Amino acid sequence: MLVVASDRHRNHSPLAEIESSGLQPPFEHPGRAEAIRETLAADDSFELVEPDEWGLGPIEAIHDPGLVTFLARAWDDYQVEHPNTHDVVPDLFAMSGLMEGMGDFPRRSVIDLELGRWCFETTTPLTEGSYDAARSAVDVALTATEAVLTGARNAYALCRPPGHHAPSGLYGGYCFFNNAAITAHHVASTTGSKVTVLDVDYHHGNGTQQIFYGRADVQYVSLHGDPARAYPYITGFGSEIGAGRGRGANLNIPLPVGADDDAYLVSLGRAADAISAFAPSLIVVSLGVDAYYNDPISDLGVTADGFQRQGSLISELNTPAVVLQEGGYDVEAIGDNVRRWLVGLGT
Ligand code: SP5
Ligand code: ZN
Repeated sequence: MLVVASDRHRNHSPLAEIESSGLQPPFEHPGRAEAIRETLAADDSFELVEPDEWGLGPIEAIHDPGLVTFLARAWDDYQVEHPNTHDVVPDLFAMSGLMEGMGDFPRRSVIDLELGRWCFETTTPLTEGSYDAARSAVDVALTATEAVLTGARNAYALCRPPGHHAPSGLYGGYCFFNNAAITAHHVASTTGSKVTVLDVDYHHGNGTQQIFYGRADVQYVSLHGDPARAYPYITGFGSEIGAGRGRGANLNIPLPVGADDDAYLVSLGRAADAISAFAPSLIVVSLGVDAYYNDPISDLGVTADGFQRQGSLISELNTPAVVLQEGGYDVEAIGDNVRRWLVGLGT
């Protein structure tokens, strides 16, 4: 199997994250991608290549150009006001309630206000190279996709930073650009065919759901910790089925605490039936391995064997698939968990 990876992910390297009200070492750090790359490089069934450059076009087809421009400039602009900052985090969130009954939010180019306008939470520091790393993750995803569009059965994109929490006009949840949404739209718009995003990351991909909620040509199917208890709390309920032309093209399957391999596979079977009925030409897999029993920020019970069974079940759909890396925070196990999912899919 072709594996696309870039060293530029290392340019996004936060010192800390504010999570559960604590300032702590970041769960999302360069060592995650390094571990995956090492594991795959040691297995002859994988061939590692560098990405091509795809430019801003596919990104601006999904994201607000204002967000893209902001991310390109934010770290430099922040240094002017706050020299020698490493991790840039908003100290004000520009929420609509602040201006309720008083008209539009001021669109002033004050960096502290701009930060609070584009960022939705505190665990995603912006560092000097975050924009460059986020651009490289999109290039990695699109290069792997190109391989599948030109005949490969499947391919793996070692994306970092991840993407599925980023809606069209915000960043957060460790995500800057929504790699899966950019990829799915790129395929749907260049081939004129239907595409499914299957999201098996532990967290609901609120960003991907938001981007495709009104669309009939891209189906979003997600299994995740029930948002009644799990981040991002706001979306991921089974009642969210899409809207307008997209009604029926969104499927959420929330999972209870401790769901093990067998329970997960039963739910993934439901997801596979929905994908089969939608009949996409290609599947974009948002592969987080944070459903792992030992993941430090999650609470499901999936094992390495379970990940291989997941890949194997998806291979039975007989549909080309491009697999994009999302989360997974047990760095000891992340490489092998990803490898096992890909082995199940078929290398
Ligand atoms: C891509 C991805 O997996 N993003 C996940 C972002 C989750 N960030 C906040 C998680 C808050 C979880 N709190 C759990 C308590 C464990 N200390
Ligand atoms: Zn996750």
